[in-house]
Amino acid sequence: MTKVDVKTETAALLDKLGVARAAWQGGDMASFSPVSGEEIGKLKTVSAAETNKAIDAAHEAFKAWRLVPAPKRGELVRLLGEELRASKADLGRLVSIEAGKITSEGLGEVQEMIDICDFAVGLSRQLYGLTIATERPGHRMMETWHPLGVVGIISAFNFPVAVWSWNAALALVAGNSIVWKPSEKTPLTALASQAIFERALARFGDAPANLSQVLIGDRAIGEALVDNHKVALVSATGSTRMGKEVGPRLAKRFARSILELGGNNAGIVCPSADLDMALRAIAFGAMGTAGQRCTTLRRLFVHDSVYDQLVPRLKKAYTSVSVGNPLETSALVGPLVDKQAFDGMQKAIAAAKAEGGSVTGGERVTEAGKDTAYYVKPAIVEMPKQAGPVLEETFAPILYVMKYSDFEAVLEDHNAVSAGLSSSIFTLNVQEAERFLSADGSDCGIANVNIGTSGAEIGGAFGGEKETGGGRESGSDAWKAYMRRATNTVNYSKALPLAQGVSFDIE
Ligand code: UN1
Repeated sequence: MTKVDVKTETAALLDKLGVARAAWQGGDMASFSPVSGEEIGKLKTVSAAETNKAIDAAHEAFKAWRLVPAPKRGELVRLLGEELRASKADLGRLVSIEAGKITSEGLGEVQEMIDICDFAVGLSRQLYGLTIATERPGHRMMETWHPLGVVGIISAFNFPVAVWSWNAALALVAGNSIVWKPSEKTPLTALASQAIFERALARFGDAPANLSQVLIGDRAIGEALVDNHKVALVSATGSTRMGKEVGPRLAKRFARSILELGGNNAGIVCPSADLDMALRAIAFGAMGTAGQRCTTLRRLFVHDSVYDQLVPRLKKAYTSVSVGNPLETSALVGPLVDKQAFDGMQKAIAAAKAEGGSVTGGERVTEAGKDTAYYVKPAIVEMPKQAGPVLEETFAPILYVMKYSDFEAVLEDHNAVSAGLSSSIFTLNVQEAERFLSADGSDCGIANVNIGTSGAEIGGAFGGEKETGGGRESGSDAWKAYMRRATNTVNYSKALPLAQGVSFDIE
């Protein structure tokens, strides 16, 4: 691994992206690069009281923005997409520096932002309501979708900017204002995204002030977003532990929530699987992003008839994969985000061994004399059965592999975890594939055939069931969560017939 001067490069990128130095120098919250473990910024933070003020301002912005026609709102998002295209290389690089993603994944993350902007621009002319048959003559019944209010966004370090954009692009075309609390681990990429947004705003011209704000700081900001009644919807991405705090607090004031929490995603490799294809999909799904996607493949069930053909090849891929500096294009696996992630990984590996697991990889890869970054060999752990740490999400590159012989039993094991985000089956057998996608197949929000668990496109609704939280973001009709539905009945007759045949004649 070569030493890169991430500090100097970060400063140059932030300057180029238009982030004022005062926002990230001399403040009280440090940001570190997982690439080297160095501090790369000291950001100014805001308090809960300032958050509440920002929410008041956002609410004022909402009151004006909701009156702007949706296709015009879409124009702002179109400009945001253009600005993101212009800044793709720089923002992608900053994502790699601050989140530790390999170069192509840092760029891919920005591409995901561009894609959702395109999607939302089209959507801005398609916020359709239904016209519904009414039982009363001379009446018309229909649905109208209205802007909702202030949308609070709480995002995680692993998709530090894409998840904001999924929410922001939809919320803006829906006529809402936004207040964003980014992860404390990745605040610089958030400032950069805001600077990019502000360029789009300047080109747009007459949007209300405070339409989209980013608030840097600790959980006090998140708590204010969750508890402030002016925030109509909170979209939160993070751990199930976080969701268990956020969900009930929002429910207490009947606010809306979109929760995208933990995943413990599995794949099943059936006897007929194309093993070359499965191998590549498993490798990317399990080792990509150093195992730090919510969609990372964490459990693999392999039919005993193909186990000895597939698993030794997988182990070889694990041993030979290039782990290293994500800023160099040769690395496929970058660093873990921090020491806490490393410790969690080691703890899970020890627990797996205690359950009879046989481990390949998992050890730390260090540069001589340098112990502030946490690079690890991804671990593949052959387990005698699904037990102990296999049942939980550990946010690190550990793939638990188990043998199966019976399809019904493996479907049960597949669904026997508390999370329900993503899932895959590798098979050329149409009965198995369709069964996996059916009502008594995978119980996840995402179920795939012959592709991995991660790397979803923005066009589909994204989210999962059970302890994943149940929310949906991104494509399909996820926009409906960002709008208020009104059912309207109009009487254009000269009579007043009541529904259900009720009569109520006064006089
Ligand atoms: C996440 O890890 O929070 O499907 C989101 C994927 C990405 C999004 C992951 N498009 O892996």
